[in-house]
Amino acid sequence: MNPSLGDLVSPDRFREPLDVDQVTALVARQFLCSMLRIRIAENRLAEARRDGLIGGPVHLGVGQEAIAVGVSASLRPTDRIFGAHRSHSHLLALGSSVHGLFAEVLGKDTGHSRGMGGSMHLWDQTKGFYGSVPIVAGTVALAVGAGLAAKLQKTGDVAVAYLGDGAVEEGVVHESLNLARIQNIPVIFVVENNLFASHMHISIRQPSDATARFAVANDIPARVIDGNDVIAVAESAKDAVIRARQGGGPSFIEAATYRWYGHVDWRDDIDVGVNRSQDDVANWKARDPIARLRAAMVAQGHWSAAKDADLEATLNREMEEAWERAMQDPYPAESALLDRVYAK
Ligand SMILES: Cc1ncc(C[n+]2csc(CCOP(=O)(O)OP(=O)(O)O)c2C)c(N)n1
Ligand SMILES: [Mg+2]
Repeated sequence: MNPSLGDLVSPDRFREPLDVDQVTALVARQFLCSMLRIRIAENRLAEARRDGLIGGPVHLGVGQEAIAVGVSASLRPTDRIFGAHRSHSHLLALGSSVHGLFAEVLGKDTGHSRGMGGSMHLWDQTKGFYGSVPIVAGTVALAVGAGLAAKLQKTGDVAVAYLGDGAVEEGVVHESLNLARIQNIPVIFVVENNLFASHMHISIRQPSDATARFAVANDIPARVIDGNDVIAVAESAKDAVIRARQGGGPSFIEAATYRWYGHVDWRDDIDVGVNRSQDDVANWKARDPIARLRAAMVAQGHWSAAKDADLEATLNREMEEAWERAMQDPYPAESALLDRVYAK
């Protein structure tokens, strides 16, 4: 396999409309709606954080929406999905409530973790989201364990571990890959390779920018794809999920992408670290996963500026309502502090 991401990380490539011929107009619309919903929600969080309304840090994945949306298209609520510190998209793409996310980030009792966790401890088991934690790579082995449980229970469910290119540098990921392969566990490793771990570019951390070489080393089928192409992501995820459900074991998807905001909160981070200039950010914005899908749908005659305006207005309304409600919601009672610390 090619040990480099090659053209996939060239910021002036992959700007053209997507090839949407293989999905129905309805599916394309669902993808667009889901990506836009995540983007508007995250931009709302960025603003609120900047305005001092949110107490804890928020790690935003604006620009990376196609990955979670493409992967989630093949998942069902009984699957077991794990994220990390940048997981708003992983949660929302499963259809989880925006209000639950906003309330959680605001520390309210109505939040997905009853206001005890904030942006980096999300959880919604009704949708299959088993949790996110700030410990980089901390959930990868949990996903492998959840996949093993599904295998033993013979449910046909799969586990998904979303992780970053930085997380792949943690030893537990390599142990997890090995165990998943040797036990033939139904787990899909989805690496969102956005080229950065905090402020460090991958070129000063790794001899190659492709993390899929670790899948190859563990004899796990891997695909390296454009993470800003929701159709390509959905297709790769579908193959991996079908394989896992049928007893074919683990798969690895490396999706090349880029985050528009800096590492944390609303800033650009063009003045810290290396290899992140204003030009890079602007060039990657021209590879916008939403704009590329939208352009393809318009070219097919299934979408228009008017429909777009309607959708944005509807989503904006949904966000404002969710935000206002979350702002009014109560904080958890002090007596509830230990309720979720120990198993009953
Ligand atoms: C075990 C551990 N080490 C370090 C950190 C600090 N930290 C938080 S996010 C991050 C970078 C992670 O990069 P990556 O996995 O590529 O995810 P991204 O932020 O790019 O989405 C680091 C080093 C941490 N939270 N946990
Ligand atoms: Mg990264």
